[in-house]
Amino acid sequence: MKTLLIIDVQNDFMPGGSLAVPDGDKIVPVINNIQHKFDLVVAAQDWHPQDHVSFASNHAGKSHFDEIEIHGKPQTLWPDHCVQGTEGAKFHKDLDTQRWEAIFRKGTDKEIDSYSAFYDNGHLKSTGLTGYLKEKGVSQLFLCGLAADICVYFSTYDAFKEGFACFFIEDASQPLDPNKHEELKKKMEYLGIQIISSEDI
Ligand code: VGL
Ligand code: ZN
Repeated sequence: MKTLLIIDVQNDFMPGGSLAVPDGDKIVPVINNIQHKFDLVVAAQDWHPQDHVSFASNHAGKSHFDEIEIHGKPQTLWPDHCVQGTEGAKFHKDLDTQRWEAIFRKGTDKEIDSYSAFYDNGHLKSTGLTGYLKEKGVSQLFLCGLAADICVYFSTYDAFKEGFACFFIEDASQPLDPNKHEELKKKMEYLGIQIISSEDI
């Protein structure tokens, strides 16, 4: 069962959005063109309450991108983004969602951030995605979306740890920080995660 997991292709991560990923919109046609190649297509959606702990606006005197500690764990403070029910939390209007069988929402607990589509950042609670994929008989998992160096990376890392054969589709993803992305690509390759192009599928 060849499966595509599309991560956080939402308006707030697009150019002009509150947490814009450079060229984030360029991946939309790439993702649309590959979906037919998969037996199963699933998506993740960043879905925060307005009072989420990861928003700088909820910490007096703090600025966007400050690094703080919450419950002893590092946390980057982000601009408000992907607030439940807002326009910014919606998927890009041109993204083809027709074949999606399920959408897994994450970051819904105000007390803890969740970069991975599988677990929160403290690995305390699961979204149920592993169980869902295993029950479907998924073996090969292809990942893409935004941001390549944050939510796609952490989702790929967790998927690999959960025992799926993982493929990171580079041209169907865009990083927030390209230098960080290069570093993480090396780490993924070292682990045995394949970095591929959409043409290789
Ligand atoms: C993301 C930062 C905060 C992402 C989500 O989708 O990569 N990054 N929330
Ligand atoms: Zn978020």
